Amino acid sequence: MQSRTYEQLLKIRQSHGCGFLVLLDPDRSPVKDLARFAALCDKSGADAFLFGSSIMVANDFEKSLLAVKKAVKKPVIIFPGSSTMISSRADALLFLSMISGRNPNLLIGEHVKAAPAIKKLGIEVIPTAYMLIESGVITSVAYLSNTFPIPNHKSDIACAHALAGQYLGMKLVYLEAGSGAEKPVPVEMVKKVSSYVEIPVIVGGGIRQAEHASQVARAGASFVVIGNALEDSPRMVKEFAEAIHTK
Ligand code: 1GP
Repeated sequence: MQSRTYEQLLKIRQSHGCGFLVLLDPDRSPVKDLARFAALCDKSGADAFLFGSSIMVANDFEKSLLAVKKAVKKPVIIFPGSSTMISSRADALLFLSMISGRNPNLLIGEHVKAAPAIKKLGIEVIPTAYMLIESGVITSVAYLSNTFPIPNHKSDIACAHALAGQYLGMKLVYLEAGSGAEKPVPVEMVKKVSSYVEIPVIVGGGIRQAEHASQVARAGASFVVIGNALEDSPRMVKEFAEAIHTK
């Protein structure tokens, strides 16, 4: 099984200490605007892109992905909201298991539906232990997944889940407060989980300030994901890059 993009992510972490991932939501912006925004991030310090949406209602997934791929040089990784978000245009796909919840569809059901198409298209998959952390508001991901998030003051529970993900063979842990979260994943939890597992930890959801992103990176996160904050102020890309890159 190919792992070129995963290897690239590991190199990014090695050279920058912590990598800066930008979330591109194809459902939120017209294709041209999304491609223009991606190009700006590509030039201004983003290390890779996560491309996906909890739900697609407005735009065409494939068309947006193609436009983004043409506009950037850095890897574009599908961050799927369902088994229909698959494309050979991307560099890889996060094969997400929502291990914080007990919804069998998100632990194995969607995966079974997607697997034959992934094989046929020859897409690199990165098995990812996806963990939803309580965030103050009911985010799209919490509502649509029909799962309870992990309480944000229970780092021990988060650690046990992340380690179980590692033992199941996952290559990444994703601590997710949800896009637009009121309360991001606590820095203390990032610290504990990152030091408890051996696989890289991605942290995202509700990070709006560069200073806060820097704290998350310094707490041991391997990658920090920024979405909403950059959609609102695209000029902050450089500032976030400097804050997240710890070396
Ligand atoms: C969502 O973690 C990402 O999966 C990004 O969240 O849009 O709140 O930055 P924001």
